[in-house]
Amino acid sequence: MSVQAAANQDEWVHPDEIRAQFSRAMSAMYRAEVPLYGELLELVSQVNRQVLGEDRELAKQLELTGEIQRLDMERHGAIRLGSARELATMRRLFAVMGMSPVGYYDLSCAGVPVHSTAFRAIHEGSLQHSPFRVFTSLLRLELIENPGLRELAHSVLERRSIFTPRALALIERFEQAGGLDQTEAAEFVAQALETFRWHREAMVSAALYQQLSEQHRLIADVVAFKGPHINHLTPRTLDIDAVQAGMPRRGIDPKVIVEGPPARRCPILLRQTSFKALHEQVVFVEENGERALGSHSARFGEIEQRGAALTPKGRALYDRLLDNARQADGDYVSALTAQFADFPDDYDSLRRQGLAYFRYFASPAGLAAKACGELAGELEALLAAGHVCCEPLVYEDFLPVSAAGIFQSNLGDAARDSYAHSANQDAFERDLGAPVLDELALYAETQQCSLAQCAEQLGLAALLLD
Ligand code: OOG
Ligand code: NI
Repeated sequence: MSVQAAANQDEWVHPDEIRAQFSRAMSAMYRAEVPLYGELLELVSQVNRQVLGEDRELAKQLELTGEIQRLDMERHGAIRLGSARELATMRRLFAVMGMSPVGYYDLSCAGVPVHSTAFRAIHEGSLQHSPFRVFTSLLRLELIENPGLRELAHSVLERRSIFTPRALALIERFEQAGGLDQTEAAEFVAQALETFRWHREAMVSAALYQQLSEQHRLIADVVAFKGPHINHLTPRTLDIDAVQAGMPRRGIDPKVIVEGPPARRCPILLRQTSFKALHEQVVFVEENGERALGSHSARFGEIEQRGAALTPKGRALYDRLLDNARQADGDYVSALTAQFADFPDDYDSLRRQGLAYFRYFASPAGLAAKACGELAGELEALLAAGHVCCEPLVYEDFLPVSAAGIFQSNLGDAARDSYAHSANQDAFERDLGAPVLDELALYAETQQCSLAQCAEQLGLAALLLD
């Protein structure tokens, strides 16, 4: 680093803070664009207050992990991109806000012609500062069957530039200088926001929109417009069933099924529900320059409840039980509940059986015992004595089957068969210009760090999991 760069470092706004500012700006913009989102935020914060008031155990757990402070600002959004160029630049844009691509999601097997990643912060402290994340999908044009239409879609996408020139300049400035100062950061937030804004005016004629739409509604949503409008912003609730039940009273019509695991005493992974896309007036631009009014539906509302991150073993069990429930005849919710009877529902079993990840803490009693030289050496014994305690790590990612369900319910399409093409992570990473991070490795690392820290605080050489 040059002397000048080192001197500037003091003036730079931390990427975590740029992300926090961006997340607030995005939420304000979406609230203005989609008033129902504001309504949903109120409902969620009301339910969260109630849950925290009634469930002292949960409130304590969230205080211990610090999640309580991030609860109100917690949300994710989603966008759909049209080309490798857009995806690669989006990666650079998110990097300014300290967000990295985590995980690979193939949705083609569920009949949605995209594959995706989630941009998010990866370190505990950063997640704490702002957990904002964006589920980012790339359209797979190669899955459009009709070659003429594929070519047409490609040429429309080639014509558009979704980033403002100033946003691009600030990304470059960040990459070269190593950071942005206050003024630049504020300008970056405003400029980056433009990419996610809704545009009423389409890039295509009504006829082409129709053709694209007949291939797949999603293809029309990506190709026909000027940019990747944010299509939902999702707040985190502590009780998704209460929000689901509360929605109709506020005139919101939720999708019938909550995606993910069933209701449990110890929540795992992610449960999600959404309400239908809005019908919005759009303007198509005909070849001769004339304008034609039309309608498009893409934007919707969603809520989520997050639970414990699962280990590969836990995830395999989850996938198996979910799959069984989906194959079963009859009522889906009953089948799901029946299947998940096989998934232990207390934190102690989840931990002992290696199904979920945990964060370990040295307790005040543990520190006192250390001072008297009365500590056991083994983790289980320390836990049993209350010298070490633990809390589940919250799941920070997404679920492919759930995501497919959310896509489908909001595109209003009858489920279509899976595409013949399968997952193609290599192609995705080539287009992204970087590998995606392995989410499971991130949780394992966080768990390991907490054990190392705990051992150090208690003056032990190491603490090992069985
Ligand atoms: C993304 C749908 C997936 C989630 O939370 O799983 C999703 C989209 O519709 O673009 O948002
Ligand atoms: Ni979502």
